Amino acid sequence: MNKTVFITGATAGIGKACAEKFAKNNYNIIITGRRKELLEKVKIELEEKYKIEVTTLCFDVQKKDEVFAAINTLPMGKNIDILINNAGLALGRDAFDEANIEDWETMMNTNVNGLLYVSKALLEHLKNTNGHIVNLGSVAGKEVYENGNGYCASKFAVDAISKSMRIDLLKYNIKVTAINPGAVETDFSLVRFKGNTDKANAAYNGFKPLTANDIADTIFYCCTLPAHVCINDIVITCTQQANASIILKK
Ligand code: NDP
Ligand code: 8X3
Repeated sequence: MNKTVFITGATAGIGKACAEKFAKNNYNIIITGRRKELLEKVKIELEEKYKIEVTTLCFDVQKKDEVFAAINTLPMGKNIDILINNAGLALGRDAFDEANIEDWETMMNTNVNGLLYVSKALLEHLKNTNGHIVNLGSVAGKEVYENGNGYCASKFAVDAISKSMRIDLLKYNIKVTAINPGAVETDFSLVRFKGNTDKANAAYNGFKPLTANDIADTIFYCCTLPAHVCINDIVITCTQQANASIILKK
């Protein structure tokens, strides 16, 4: 029987690349996001290409009621083997004194609360399979960088949640893996700089960043190891990036 992977934020970037990677390897997938038309597009493409089953759930991870209502539509017998908590964003890159409070709230509500809601809502399904939770952290959750304030705080929280889940869910044999990438070229910077393409492109100029496929390949590797092996934590950067703030640009 095919395994099933549940991926949040699969309309773009890393989540979409994960959907393709797992579909290509015969997993059925459940994909989520706010942009319904993009979810449907991914569903049609992947079902046609890989002959697997794709379920779409359209909700905003910040909205607790929406999260639980959407996940409760899944039949209880639906075994979910892997949850990839990927939906997330940065908003702004401003000094603490200039940063926007609403941006902080959106990052916390999405990156932290959203991840908690989805994980809690899916827990019974994951207990059934002795499943695997993969959380997308960041190098920003390992080291603070200048003007990273709210985003770094949200990803430090993801780091703490991953460690905490690993302890508390041990009794269910659930694996927990934290993936902490450096710069990955996706829509991330376009979102962070609120549609400013010059600023977004500048984020990836002068070096070769990671791609969404690099991260999907890494996640797939972690999820296909023997049952007794759990990769707890990975920090992954492109070769020209040394840590959260130092990138060698040409
Ligand atoms: P993208 O902007 O390309 O994709 C983000 C995805 O998250 C989209 O599918 C979006 O879907 C979804 N999303 C955002 N907010 C919400 C929300 N409120 N409710 C539901 N879904 C939401 O970014 P990336 O692929 O780069 O980012 C994915 C994850 O990786 C994030 O957690 C990010 O912090 C992390 N990361 C990214 C790095 C990078 O350099 N790119 C590096 C380190 C970590 P939709 O808009 O349809 O809702
Ligand atoms: C995204 C990477 O360096 O922009 O998490 O914070 S960074």
